[in-house]
Amino acid sequence: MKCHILTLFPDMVLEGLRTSILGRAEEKGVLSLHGVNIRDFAENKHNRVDDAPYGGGAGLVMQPGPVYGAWKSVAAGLEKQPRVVYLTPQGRVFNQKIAEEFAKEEELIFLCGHYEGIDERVLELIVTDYLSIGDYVLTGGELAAMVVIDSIARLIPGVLHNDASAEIETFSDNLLEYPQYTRPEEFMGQKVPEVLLSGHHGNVDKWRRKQSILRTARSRPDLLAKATLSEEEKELLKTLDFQGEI
Ligand code: 6GU
Repeated sequence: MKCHILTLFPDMVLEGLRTSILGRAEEKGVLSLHGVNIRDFAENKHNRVDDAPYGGGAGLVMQPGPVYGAWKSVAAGLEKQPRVVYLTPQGRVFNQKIAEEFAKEEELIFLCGHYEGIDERVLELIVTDYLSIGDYVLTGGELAAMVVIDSIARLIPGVLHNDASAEIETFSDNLLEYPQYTRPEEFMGQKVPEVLLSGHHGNVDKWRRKQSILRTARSRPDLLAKATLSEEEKELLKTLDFQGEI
C-alpha cells in the first residue's frame, strides 16, 4: 500500500511512523509512505499558507490553493484516483472496522489540517472521507493521521511477522486481549498463572478466553454486548460480582 500524507509537518509524521514496525514494512516493500509538504505549494514569496478567517474569529485558516496544489502533485500522476482522507474532529469516528475497510485500498491520500482548519472549498473539491479519532481536540491532524495509518498498515499482509496476530488481537470479536506474561516466572513476589506453565494448550486457550471476557466485562461492557459468547460463557458472566475484583 502507498500512503501520501499532505501536511505542513511531513517530518513529524514520517519519523513517527518509520520508527518501528512500519519502517521495516517500508524496507520490505509492503508499505510506502510519501510526505508532501503543503508549504511547498504556497502561492506567495513568504511561503504563507494560512490567513485570517472571513467573518472574523480567532486563529488562522489554511488557504485552499496550497492544499489543492499538494493534492494535485500526487493525483496528477495517477490513473485511479485514491480516496482522500481528511482528519478532523467533525469526521466519522475511526474504529477497527473502518481500518479493515481502508486496508483493502492500494493507495490512499491523507490530508492533515492545522490551526483552525482548512478552507471549506478545497475540502469539497478533493476530500472523499472525513475521519476523527475520538471525541477530544488535537492541535492538528498529524497525530490522528499517524494513528489511522498505523492501524491500517498493520492489517496489510507482510507488515506484521505473524499474519494471524493482526486478527486475533483486540476487537476481532469485540473482546479485549487477555494478559500476557514472560520470564521470569516470579517477579516481585508475583507468580505467572500456573496454567500458562502447564503446557496444556487446551487449558491455556480456555483460561485466555475467560480472561478476555472478564476484562471486557470490567472495562468495556459496551463491547461485551457486541461479542459472541457461548451459553456457558453467558452463565459465567451472570455469576460475576461487578463491584468485586473480577
Ligand atoms: Cl482527526 N483531528 C484533530 N485536529 N483533532 C482530533 C481528531 C482529528 N480526532 C480527534 N480530535
